Amino acid sequence: MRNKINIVLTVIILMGLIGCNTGTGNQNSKGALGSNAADKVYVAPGEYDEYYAFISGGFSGQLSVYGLPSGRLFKVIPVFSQDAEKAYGYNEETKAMLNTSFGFVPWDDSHHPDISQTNGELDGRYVFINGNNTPRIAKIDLTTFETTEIIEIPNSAGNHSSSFVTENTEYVVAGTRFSVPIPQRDMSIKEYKGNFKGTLSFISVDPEDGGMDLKFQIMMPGFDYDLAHPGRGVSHGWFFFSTYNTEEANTLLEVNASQNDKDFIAAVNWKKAEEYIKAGKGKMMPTKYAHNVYDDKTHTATTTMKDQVLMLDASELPGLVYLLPTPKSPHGCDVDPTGEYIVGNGKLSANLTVHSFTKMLDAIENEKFDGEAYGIPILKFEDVLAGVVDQAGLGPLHTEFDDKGNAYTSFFISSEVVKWKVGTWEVIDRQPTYYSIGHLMIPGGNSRKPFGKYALAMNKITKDRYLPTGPEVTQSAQLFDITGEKMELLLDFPTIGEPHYAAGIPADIIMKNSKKIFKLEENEHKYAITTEAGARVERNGKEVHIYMSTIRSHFNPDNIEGIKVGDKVYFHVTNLEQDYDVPHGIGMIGANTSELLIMPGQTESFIWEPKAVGVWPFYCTDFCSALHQEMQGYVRVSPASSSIELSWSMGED
Ligand code: RUQ
Ligand code: CUA
Repeated sequence: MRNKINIVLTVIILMGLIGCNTGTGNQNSKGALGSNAADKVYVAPGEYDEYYAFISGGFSGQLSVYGLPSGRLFKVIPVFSQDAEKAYGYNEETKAMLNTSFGFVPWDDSHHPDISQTNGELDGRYVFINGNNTPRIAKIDLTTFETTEIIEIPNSAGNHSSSFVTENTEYVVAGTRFSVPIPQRDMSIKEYKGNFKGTLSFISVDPEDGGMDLKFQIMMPGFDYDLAHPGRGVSHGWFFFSTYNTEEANTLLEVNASQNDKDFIAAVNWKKAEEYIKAGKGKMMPTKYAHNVYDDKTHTATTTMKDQVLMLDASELPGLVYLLPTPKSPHGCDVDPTGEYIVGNGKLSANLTVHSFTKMLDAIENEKFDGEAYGIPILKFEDVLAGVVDQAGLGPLHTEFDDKGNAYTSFFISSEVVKWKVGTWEVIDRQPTYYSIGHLMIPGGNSRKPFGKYALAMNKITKDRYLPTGPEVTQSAQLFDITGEKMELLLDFPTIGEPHYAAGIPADIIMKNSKKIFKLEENEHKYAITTEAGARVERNGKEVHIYMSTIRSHFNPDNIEGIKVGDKVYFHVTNLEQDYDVPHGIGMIGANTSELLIMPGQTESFIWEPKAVGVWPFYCTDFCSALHQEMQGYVRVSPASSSIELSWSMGED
């Protein structure tokens, strides 16, 4: 019988997907809905957008920066994947950013960006994003829009419930999606139940320099931890994680992990965790993970391998974690701006469940428990329930909030955004999305202070919305005006990779801090030269180091002789420009790596291993001046046995 129900559910889900397929194209639609939608998204030439939107790149591993309301793409920030355009993960300076305990991992699946907060409000210093596949969290500095730190998360797999921050950015969290043997070992997969474990990780962020540190992990039962959001206001000090597969199935999860009527939201008291740590209740556990930090002064990243982590066991430490029953395989786990309401978006439930933080505390105080799971108390559903949004739609995934007490939930199967009132739970409006929305985002929606002007829907499928480009059509976002009672669709725009979550913020919070150049006199790169006089070439056995500079419109040196086949030639290139927006690039024929794109005041390096004798050119890859095409040079490569002296020059004949 159970299985039958599940088959029916699967069929409904499939029908939902196929439903997307019945679009008849846009040719006859009303376009921008016949209102003044076009005016509302039009940002005149030379004008700025009102908001930045940081939209995850999903399986591209990157983070993209868009303007709202225009939907214009400003930048793709490389995070977890190599990016030849910016030499990220290719040049000698940033390769270390992609180090892990598994070695160099040049790709990940990035899902959920979150902007740093102070007092529960966006402060625009950093944006964090998770790597799902080889569990990691990255920090992007919003003065430079560059990834400056990546910390690997050990004892974890599928870091999906990440990277959300607490209201003073005390912590950014991570959580296991796939439970695994901890510590990892050779064992039968069939013995999953009771033996595999999950961990929830709390990474502290230094209030001064932003440095991340894996403070502690909490050992949890072997469920799948899907998403998370911090408590705030009244619930500051707590963190909430949704779970599915509380059945602890290890095969055919689409059926076997849909058996329980209710899974859980795990409420974690992280202030309690800090008390336990102070009292010495944590245990140091051997493990292995990489911590990669990019230094703005040396323009270079370094990796430190760590070998232990402080572990707290939720089964043994009372008051650390409580389980809130939540129907049914919840996905999103969202907290309203006051911190009182925790919304569980049960993928397979017709209703949305909203828990009350106050009621939860009450039930805990009165020890109204309904059993336990591996020693962790389960609260009674009715005791923590604040309300239910009835039959709101099919397949709820995520909920965001505005500044007027409204919530907006994305429904994947019925492909719509549903607006409802927090507290009365009544549905106010619903608007279709094209098609199959996943996440949605309101700037500041995960903070005490949302900016309720726009909501951004990020859709899984676009089908007929765009010109066809082969078997896959672009991924896409849709912008809604949410200032009125009814939402109004304003704009479709394409996105990179698969957009999961996004984080939006008023532009003026970030703009004023944006860095224009790197100061040459502060450049502490090991191979930097701060004037052209420093240009030189040095040989050390088979290793050759070229100390090169760029300025409009030449390289110094631009003629180099005395290089031999079998040498390992390092180009260390410093951009001497001290003007805003004047990078230079360099590409070398046959180099087994990418170009470099060097910002004003910065130094970058690549290795070239000449394979054949000849005279080989290099050139500037970024059109930097009227004489950009003249920005070129040559390296003479002689046989390995040659006795030609090393020499270099620029402007001599
Ligand atoms: S998850 S829908 Cu990471 Cu909802 Cu994207
Ligand atoms: Cu420098 Cu083009």
